[in-house]
Amino acid sequence: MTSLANTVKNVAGNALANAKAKDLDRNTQDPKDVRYGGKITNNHGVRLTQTENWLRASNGQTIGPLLTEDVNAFEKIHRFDHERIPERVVHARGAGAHGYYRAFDDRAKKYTFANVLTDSSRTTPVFVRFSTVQGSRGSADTVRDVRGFAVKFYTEEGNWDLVGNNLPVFFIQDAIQFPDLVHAVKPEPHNEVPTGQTAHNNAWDYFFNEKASTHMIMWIMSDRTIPRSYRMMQGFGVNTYTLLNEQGERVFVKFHWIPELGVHSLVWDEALKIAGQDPDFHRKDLEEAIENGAPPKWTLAIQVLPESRQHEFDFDILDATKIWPVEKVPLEEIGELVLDRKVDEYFPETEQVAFCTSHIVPGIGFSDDPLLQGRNFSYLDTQLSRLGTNWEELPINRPVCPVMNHIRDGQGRHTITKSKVNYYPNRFDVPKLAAGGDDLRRKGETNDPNGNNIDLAKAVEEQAYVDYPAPVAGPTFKTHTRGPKWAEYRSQAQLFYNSLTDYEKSHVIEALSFELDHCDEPIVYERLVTRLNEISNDLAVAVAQNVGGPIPEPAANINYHNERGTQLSQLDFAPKTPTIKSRRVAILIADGFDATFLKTVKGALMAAGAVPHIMGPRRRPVKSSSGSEETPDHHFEGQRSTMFDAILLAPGSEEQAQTLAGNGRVVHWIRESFAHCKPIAALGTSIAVIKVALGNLPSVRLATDLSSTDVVNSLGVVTAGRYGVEGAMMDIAGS
Ligand code: HDE
Repeated sequence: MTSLANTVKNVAGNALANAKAKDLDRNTQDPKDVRYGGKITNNHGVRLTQTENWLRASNGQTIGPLLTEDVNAFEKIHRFDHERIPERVVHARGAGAHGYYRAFDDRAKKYTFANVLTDSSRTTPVFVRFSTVQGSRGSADTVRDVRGFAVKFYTEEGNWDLVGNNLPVFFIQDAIQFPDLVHAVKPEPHNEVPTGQTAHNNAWDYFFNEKASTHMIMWIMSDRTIPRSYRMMQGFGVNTYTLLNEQGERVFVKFHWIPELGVHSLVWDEALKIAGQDPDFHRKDLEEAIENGAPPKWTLAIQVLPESRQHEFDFDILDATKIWPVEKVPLEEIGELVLDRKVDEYFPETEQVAFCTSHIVPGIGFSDDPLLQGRNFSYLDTQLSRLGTNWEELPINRPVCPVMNHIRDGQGRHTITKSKVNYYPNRFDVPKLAAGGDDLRRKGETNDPNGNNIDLAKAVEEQAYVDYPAPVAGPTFKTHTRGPKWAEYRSQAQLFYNSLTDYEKSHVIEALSFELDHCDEPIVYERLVTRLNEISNDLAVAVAQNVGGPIPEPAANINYHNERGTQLSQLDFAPKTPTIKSRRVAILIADGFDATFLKTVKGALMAAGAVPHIMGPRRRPVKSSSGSEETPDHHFEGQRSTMFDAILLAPGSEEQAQTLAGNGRVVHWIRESFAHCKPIAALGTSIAVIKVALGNLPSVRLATDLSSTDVVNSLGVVTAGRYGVEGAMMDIAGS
């Protein structure tokens, strides 16, 4: 392609990146915009003179009854009464953002003709919704739970929804089990307890009885389910999809999102506290990062298997309770996702967005994964009860490409189609089928049992969907059974556990001990320990010691293999370059602080992309040692150390050191940060404050003569590498 042609294409590509923003603009209003006249109207556009006093009978002195004649009052109350729609049956709590996806180049072309994955000159708009699974809409963000990671790509060929999670496997193998799983995990039916957690009898009873969930319970009890931020999680398509290339060859594929910032978690104590201190922690974190110019980024990677390798593994590649080990099926990085725009209004965007696994685009297809096939029905079905028949016409859901067919009517229909006919085939021959479909129909060839009658080259050219004539295993029966490989459930659970570092393992033990402590029926926790014993005797013993019940011996009939895999431990995702970008740093000051230092370090932090917040004894002017004043962003009681990635004690006068050391809340800030393995920096007189809070702990390391850049760099390295290492503490101090 000539460079001019390239330029033209790039401009077109960038224009498309804004296509969804422009599309949404049609439905976006701003009360301050003069176009709307700046006056309140009712819903049929009539300007109102008041909205606070219901029309009533009155003699001007005393008040009589309200009049039913006040249609505007009725409208206001009536619309309010109907504001709520059913919350999602799972994944009810979520946060969303807009952004774009761009392919690195056309390296995926050997696998697929889906332009969204291969055309690097186009920028595809996306909307992403992250969620927790168990809790209701008003539950807390930092509970221990799987996180949803649903991506809607508004491609030129239609919407593609990749509805994934932050874990690569799932609890069950067949979608028909989903209602049982969700009933067991959700609050128990008799008292609707607990909210936002699986720490109850029913969940663990089900996990024991459904052996296929064994691998998944290792993942959910790991640090992965208490992420530090949505921006620091991996995403996975989980199910096995397929890709189809221009030559008509099909491959199996798994999708992975790899976060630029690495995979980071909270420590459990932090997660518990934040759930009370700031239940919107993740939601706000996403907004803050976008506002501060640190748009979250992920690389899209695929694992690809040709049809010829489908049966080469000791697990079935269509089984969603299994990973495809990256050692056997390497990741191929193909593009980048960036989230750079906040939503304008939560309900019409984040709440009304409706994802469907059945939304795929030409070049991408389903596999026979029984979880995926069942999901294809469920998501479509659930949107009907949440949003009504014409949910695909809602602004956030409608594609940026044309939609044309004979599907009509139904509640809330928006589109007006100019046509005398609403059926196909028709005498006008409009609209036409793609890829010569009309000609085939006329020739009666659509009944070709081989399904090979679609002109693939034309379909590729027109970017039309073609069903791949996939061979079905034979001889084939109608049956409810799975295959023999589907019964094995221990091997990858062991692989995952073996691959964790010691501290990650200790977190799994603590998590299981917490959850099972909340199960008060011995049959539940005792049986679960026997299942853990099939994974690791050390694990089972450690949990049993905490939660009660018999201490198990190693099981004689179990093969405890010692294999380890890569990219299972979070440590394998440490960012290539540690960065402090987007990390929240609290700078603690009191009367007598060093104003020059504060200004310099704040500037250095901001220049490095971090988000400094100044904390003081009160949100009123605090005096520096040179007499200048600074009003802190918050006071020590108003925020807690849990809200920050690092804390820094500004140097200053002896008076400041005494105030800080004498303030119980400040001492708590330091001790809590230390317990949560966060970097703590102190300079000059403030070093003494740290010593008051922590004593002479051997793990406190002191450095001297640090410049503010050193401080920022060191905080960056430590925050980026903080994985909750127990007892490890890095302290930076200079004099
Ligand atoms: Fe979902 N799931 N799911 N799920 N799921 C829903 O659809 C369902 C599964 C996932 O932000 C529901 O729109 C079945 C796996 C996400 O709006 C519902 C099965 C994975 C979201 C539904 C599964 C997911 C949902 C509820 C078969 C990871 C939130 C509301 C076992 C790959 C999307 C809705 C959003 C939501 C059904 C399993 C991810 C009921 C039947 C596996 C991220 O349709």
